[in-house]
Amino acid sequence: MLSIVVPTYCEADNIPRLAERLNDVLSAEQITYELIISDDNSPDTTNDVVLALSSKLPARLLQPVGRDKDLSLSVIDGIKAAMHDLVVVMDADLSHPPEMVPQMFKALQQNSEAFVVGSRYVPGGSFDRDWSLFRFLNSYVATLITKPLVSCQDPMSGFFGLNRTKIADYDRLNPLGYKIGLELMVRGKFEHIIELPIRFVDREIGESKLDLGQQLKFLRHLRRLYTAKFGTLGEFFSYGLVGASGFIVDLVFYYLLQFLGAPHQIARALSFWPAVSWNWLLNRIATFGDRERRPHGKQWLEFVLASLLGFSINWGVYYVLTTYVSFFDQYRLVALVTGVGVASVFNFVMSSLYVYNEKRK
Ligand SMILES: Nc1nc2c(ncn2[C@@H]2O[C@H](COP(=O)(O)OP(=O)(O)OP(=O)(O)O)[C@@H](O)[C@H]2O)c(=O)[nH]1
Ligand SMILES: [Mg+2]
Repeated sequence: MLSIVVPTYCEADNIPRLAERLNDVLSAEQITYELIISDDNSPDTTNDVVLALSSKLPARLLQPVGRDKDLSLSVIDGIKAAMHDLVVVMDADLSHPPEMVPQMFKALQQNSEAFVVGSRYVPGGSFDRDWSLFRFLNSYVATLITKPLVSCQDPMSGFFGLNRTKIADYDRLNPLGYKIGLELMVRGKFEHIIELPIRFVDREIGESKLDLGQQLKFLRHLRRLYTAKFGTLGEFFSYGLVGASGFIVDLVFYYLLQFLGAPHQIARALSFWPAVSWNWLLNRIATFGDRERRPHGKQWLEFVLASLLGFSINWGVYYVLTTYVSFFDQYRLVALVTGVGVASVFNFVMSSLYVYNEKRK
């Protein structure tokens, strides 16, 4: 027996098509199911549509009272409200082929310890979206930085199945943004992840939700998951990633300023500032995003001071090692990397205890 949870917002046109296709395949396989439309009080005709459907199919409408519209919470509400323990979650816009649901259900029946994902990126899977290079890179990088958290090729998929008893406490889930599948995968007690290839079909009408706000939310969500999984090491990892991105900002300005005619020493001195500001902001939003905020200006200044101190240590380690230890003089790159390593730890400790020292929310 299966519960299918479909989060919806203004999908009145898609719901009947989805429900009928689901009913066709599930009846053919003789799978008993219920369909839960977890709708965020859509201002369209969703209510009437689901009411009409419920007279002929096992479909029902679930709508929240007293909270803001939120895709992840709708999915959680749906899972909590389900009659059965085996649950498949999918989108309403027919991007996720209903014909795959029986296979996902069987995979769950056979492996109660598994999290099942309908995956675009395993052999046999595909998607037909005409993605821009930016969107592709974005998705690629996003997937890459989830690697230490989960072994899944398509961790952003919204098409997944689980035995809901594997999540100890639904109220302790803490998703930010709409990557609820990732949240469940990381926080649930699943022994493994089974990926079934799907052909992802683009919605016919609709807009992408991939704006900057969502991206930043995603970064903060990832940081939370890293901290949940690896403790402070998670923050350190995020700090390192921010640092690496800051290095790119540094380089871009270094070359840009020279291109605009600045002498290289001046370019070097100036490019530090956008880079350090970038690092400060991203750390404020992402790495330490769960901590209480404090005034920008003061915190920025503290971050700059900590970074300058960190840089002195970085340079000092390099200087001492190459001056007094012949090995390091021979292998200067090792001295450089050691300096960067020591300074990174120092910077991180300063940031964590001092610059962003407020309690986690
Ligand atoms: N309950 C609820 N459902 C939502 C919300 N936003 C989107 N959805 C539903 O979540 C599913 C996925 O949303 P989509 O808009 O298709 O997101 P997407 O697939 O990333 O983007 P598209 O390219 O537009 O298809 C759909 O069934 C939506 O109706 C929301 O705020 N609340
Ligand atoms: Mg969609």
